[in-house]
Amino acid sequence: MCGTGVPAMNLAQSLLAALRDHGAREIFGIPGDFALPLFKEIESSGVLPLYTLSHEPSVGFAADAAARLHCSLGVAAVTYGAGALNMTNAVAAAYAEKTPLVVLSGAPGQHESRTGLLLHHQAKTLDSQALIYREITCDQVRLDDARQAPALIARALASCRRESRPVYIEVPRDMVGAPCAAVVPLPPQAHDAEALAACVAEILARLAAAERPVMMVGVEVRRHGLEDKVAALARRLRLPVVTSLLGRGLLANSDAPLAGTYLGAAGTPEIAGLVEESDALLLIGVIVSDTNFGVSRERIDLRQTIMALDGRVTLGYHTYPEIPLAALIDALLARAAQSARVCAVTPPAYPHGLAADDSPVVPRDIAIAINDLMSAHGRMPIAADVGDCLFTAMEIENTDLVAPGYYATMGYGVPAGLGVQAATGRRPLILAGDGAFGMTGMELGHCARYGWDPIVVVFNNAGWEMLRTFEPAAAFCNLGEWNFAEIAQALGGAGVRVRTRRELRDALAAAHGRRGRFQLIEVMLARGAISPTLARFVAGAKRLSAGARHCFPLPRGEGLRVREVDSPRVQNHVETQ
Ligand code: S1T
Ligand code: MG
Repeated sequence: MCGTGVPAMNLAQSLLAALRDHGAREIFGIPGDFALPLFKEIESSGVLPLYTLSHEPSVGFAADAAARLHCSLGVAAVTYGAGALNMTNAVAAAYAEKTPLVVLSGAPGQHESRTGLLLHHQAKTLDSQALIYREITCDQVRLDDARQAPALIARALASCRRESRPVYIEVPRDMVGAPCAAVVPLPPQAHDAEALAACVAEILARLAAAERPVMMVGVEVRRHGLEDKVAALARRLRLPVVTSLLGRGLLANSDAPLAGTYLGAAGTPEIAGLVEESDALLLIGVIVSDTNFGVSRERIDLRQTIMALDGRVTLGYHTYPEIPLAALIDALLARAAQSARVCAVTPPAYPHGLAADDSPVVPRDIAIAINDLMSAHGRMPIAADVGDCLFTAMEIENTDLVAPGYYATMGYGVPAGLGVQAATGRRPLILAGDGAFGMTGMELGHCARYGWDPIVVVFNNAGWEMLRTFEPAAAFCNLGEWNFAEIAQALGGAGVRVRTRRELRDALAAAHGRRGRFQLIEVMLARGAISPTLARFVAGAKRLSAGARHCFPLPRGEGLRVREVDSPRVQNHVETQ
């Protein structure tokens, strides 16, 4: 407060300081007239760097990726209506994959809201946007009273961190400059120490009694910054570790006994057997989804598992509510004695040594060529889009990977790669199919002004190949052949088109040696040429959709019930009452 008792900051400055204090490191955004005052404050205050892109879905994807690599908040700032509603798919993806994303939306001022006129960018009512965002965020606040604003901001940011889900903050444009007190962060969520102790004792007893215990790690381990502690716990308990599909890349920089990624029938029989034959499967932060479990060869009886997710722990038919994952891992580490169990894990073998000949490239060659590149020059973070490029990535060395492995939206790869480089300064590898690149690839045009220089590999099979594997006769999956290498030049980067393994190897080496501009390698793939992982995934999904009865009975305790499905859609509908 300055001497007159009037707060020294305005509302926008208080909000920005709070975002920084809660772990945000940058803002991605696209302004509009309802957001101009907020963007002017973002730029003039310099509290957080601002990166603008061309299309709001990209803003959401970039902020999502930054949050994942920071293990902290990502921030996406947009205008009201056309901006915020354009970004809903990216925010839904963040919600589904538990990314702590803060949505800042400009909004009409109070005076104009009372004119009775329909305002531009207004859909149904002036509240419609906030109502829509209620479905894809865990908390929503409107800052229309500067006296309430600090408490509302503190609540929303605490919800975002605690739930590791997006939150929505609406900033009426006539409130940005209002004098406002600083935000006082809320204390961490309390938990019941006795319940935690009982839960830890039961988990350790269950694991000690098991003959084939296995740990599977998922996204919450990354979101809450727990990788090192979880790796230490796996070593202490001598548990073999696998990641879920969505958790791929976790523990990549640790010495945990990591066996690889569980992909059910789409993965290796060894890992599928390790998981599906376990008598104590410890799921830490794993989203129980079809893409993580959908093509399990055998039915996994989740009632036999220990599931720590969404701030609660479920064992068999009972649940310990309100057990924050960080508190659980700390308590397990404090109580667990060094196990004498023998834990023989064969680390996953990733293919290397591309035969640099004149054979046409197939997707697996791309994984081999990237593995060779990273063996020679060190691992790079990867941003992968949806399509066969994501399945191909399963054969790339374990490295930091951001991808919508569960929500499975296209358009993620390029903006997420830009978010990775903005957030970490590390040069990313971006993998995208021609279809997905067509959605957000143009964002590469922003690289020059921000000094970003990703290496972009476009899998050009002239169509939606992943869908073609399910519907081979579908002409609607054909996209025609675009020339992405030439587009790269126009966007300020360098582009090359390759068809043979030799050309691919040489193009990657040349791209790696060139900094300062993005390097696009357009790999021409024959129609029908798919990765072995995608082929197994499709075969597994088709087998299951052939009427196979498939369900994952979830514990029926604590408000969880499952509707068994034997329909082609291998889905689990876990509904909380
Ligand atoms: N629209 C969006 C935004 N996301 C999606 N996931 C889809 C549609 C459906 C979809 C897939 S996979 C796929 C589509 C259209 C084709 C991807 O084509 P491309 O990027 O060229 O990659 P590839 O040729 O390797 O398949 C998922 C299954 O729903
Ligand atoms: Mg394609």
